[in-house]
Amino acid sequence: MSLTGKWVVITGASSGFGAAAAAAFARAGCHLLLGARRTDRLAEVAAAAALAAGAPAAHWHPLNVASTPSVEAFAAWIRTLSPRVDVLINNAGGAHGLEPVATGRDEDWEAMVQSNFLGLLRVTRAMLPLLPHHAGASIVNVGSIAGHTAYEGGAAYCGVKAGERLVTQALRLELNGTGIRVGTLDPGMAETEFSLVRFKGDADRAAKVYAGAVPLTGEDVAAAMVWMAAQPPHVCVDEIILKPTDQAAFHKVYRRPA
Ligand code: 8X3
Repeated sequence: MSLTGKWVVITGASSGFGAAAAAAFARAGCHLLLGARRTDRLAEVAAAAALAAGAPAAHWHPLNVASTPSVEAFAAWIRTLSPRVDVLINNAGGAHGLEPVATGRDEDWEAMVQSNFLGLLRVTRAMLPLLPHHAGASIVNVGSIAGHTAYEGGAAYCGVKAGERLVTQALRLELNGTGIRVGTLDPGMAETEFSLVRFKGDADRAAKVYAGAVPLTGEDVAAAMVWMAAQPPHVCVDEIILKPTDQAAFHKVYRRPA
């Protein structure tokens, strides 16, 4: 299905998968409605995406998915631009810390629940009235392989990503009969700011995550998002797991010698 002229909402669009998605959907001819907390970076992403598309197709607005008033203001702003949203990319989120439960910090856990889990629910609730029925609309939720397999230090992150999968499945049931598609896209190791955020700016530690391996890029993940949304209206991609070839499992990564 052609995505030309479709209205696409992307949360967490200031960096990583979200910024790559902005460029990819712009190239597909979409109108972008971008949200994130970091508005300076968001403005840059919007300008770059519009340039890539060769048209001023990117709109942006501040969005903190951890705040219901912020999500409602974002939805109200969208209504001033378009009566409908064709594609919702629930991308905002991330990991904070890699401590075991014994030494985990409330602020990290709360941030992960707020952005990855409650944020997705809030944004989806606010966007559902804008998603047209029986018109090939799509919701793509960004999950993780962490939602499939637990790892040490990942209790909260794995928990919220497992929760995201079940929210997606519940929505799939609730939306049955509306024609609105919903699916989860679950990447493995991808080189974005993910590890830098997880390790609170420790660039050496973040670099070690990817050392010797070839990780996914934001562009790889964005291409899968576009593919999911571009399926014909009768096709729903329920779930994708996307991993680097070098990553057979979370704990099994092939690393070339330095
Ligand atoms: C990020 C992938 O495997 O580091 O969602 O949890 S992982």
